[in-house]
Amino acid sequence: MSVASHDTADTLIDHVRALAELCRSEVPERADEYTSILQRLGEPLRVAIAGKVKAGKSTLLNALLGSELAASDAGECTRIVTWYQHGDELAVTGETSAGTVPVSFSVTDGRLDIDLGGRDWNDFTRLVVEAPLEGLRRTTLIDTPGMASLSTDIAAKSTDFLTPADGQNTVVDAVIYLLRHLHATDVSFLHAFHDREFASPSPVNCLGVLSRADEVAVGRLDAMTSARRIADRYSTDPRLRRLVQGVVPVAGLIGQASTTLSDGAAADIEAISKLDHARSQLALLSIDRFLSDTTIGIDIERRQALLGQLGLFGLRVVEAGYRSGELTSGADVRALLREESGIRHLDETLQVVFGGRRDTLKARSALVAIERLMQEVEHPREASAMLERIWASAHDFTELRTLSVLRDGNLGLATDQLFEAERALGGQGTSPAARAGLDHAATSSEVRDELLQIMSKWRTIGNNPIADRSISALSEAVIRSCEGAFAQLD
Ligand SMILES: Nc1nc2c(ncn2[C@@H]2O[C@H](COP(=O)(O)OP(=O)(O)O)[C@@H](O)[C@H]2O)c(=O)[nH]1
Ligand SMILES: [Mg+2]
Repeated sequence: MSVASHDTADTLIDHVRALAELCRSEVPERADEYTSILQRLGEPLRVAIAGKVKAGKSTLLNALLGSELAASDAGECTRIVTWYQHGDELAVTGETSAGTVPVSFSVTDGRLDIDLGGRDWNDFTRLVVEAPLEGLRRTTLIDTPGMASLSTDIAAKSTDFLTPADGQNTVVDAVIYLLRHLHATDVSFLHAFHDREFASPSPVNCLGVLSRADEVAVGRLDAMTSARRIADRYSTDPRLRRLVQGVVPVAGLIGQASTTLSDGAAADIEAISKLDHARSQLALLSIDRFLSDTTIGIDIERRQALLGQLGLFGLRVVEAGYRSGELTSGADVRALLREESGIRHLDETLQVVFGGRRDTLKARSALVAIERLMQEVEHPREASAMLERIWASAHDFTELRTLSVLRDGNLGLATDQLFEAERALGGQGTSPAARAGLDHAATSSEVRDELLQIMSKWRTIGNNPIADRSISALSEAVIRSCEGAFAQLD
């Protein structure tokens, strides 16, 4: 079997499947494990949402799904790892040491409430929520409890889950890691799962999110701009570059409100915008102020609900939008909130960094699992040779490996060369235009010209007789990626 140079990820999956099938028949004592590896190749990509307690994981998950499935804050269920996957109708099951059990639930005002029926949360290894949501067809999202610190109980549960002990199969293909500010524990947690076998640790399958971004500038109207600046700084921080693909600012709460805020709630804020400007500014000065202001004609429960749904930043953005005349309806408000929250940008980034490599990431998880089984039990030589061949000859993996190397250190390259190489290798998206560093509106001939220029530049870099081996390997990979993109254009 040979893996041709520009195989699509589709055929890569086929090669991995052929290998797993061979192993299943040749190593019958591990047939069950191979069956589950094969099954998983056909399933959606698994993406976990990780980060410390209260980082905003559950809220972000709801914002991504456009539905309030995950409970936020305390509550027993938030302590259990929960999988959200596609199903024809809403259903909840729990996994316990004694097997799978149905779990009862109710839906109130679009919010899912799970009832453990008196059982201890500790009895469950995970909950599975099935929902008929389009977004879940291609991706399974996994909410993790998070860790207050790396030593607490729940922390141990999350870390176990994300960094399975040796001998266990990798659980997820990719991770969205939420960090609020650069806390020592954030970085040490990231290191912890990069140190061990976790979906084969690599920055290429881990995206950072600067979460609760609206709180960055204490709710000021320019909060998201400040958050973007901070996220950009994190993205280029050498410590974080080594661990995540990039950092995107997101206000999950605002994103969640963009699907759940009612017309009535929007109308309440519209009423505030009709007040004298000085009056409304005073009411929205601080959370305390807003809650104690009895003169704006909105009762305290509604004020509390507004704050809970939007935070101070969201309230101010919507009030300013009504005041300027930009907003005239509840639908306008929800559209503005979606844009402001950064959720659309996160969606696009996920599509670029995970979506474009969905099959490669799945193939990779499967190969890591097969490799582990091969270390445990004797396999036919043919199987290990096949594994070697797939690892070595699929350029997709070379790209992932090379991107990791580049993110780990700059190999002494100038910054513009470093970024050019990363782009060509698909670090900013795997389309030919993204690889050429051009806008998606660029014409094929513009993309072709740019790719030719990049190739010629990297040929010169690679041919330099005093170039270090890692630089020659890099230039080879860059040229190969450009050739692949070139072929795709034809
Ligand atoms: N202002 C603001 N609050 C948020 C945001 N995301 C979550 N929160 C609040 O932070 C608290 C914890 O959120 P949750 O999603 O439960 O965090 P988790 O523990 O990481 O799952 C809740 O009170 C949320 O309402 C956000 O983007 N902005
Ligand atoms: Mg949570």
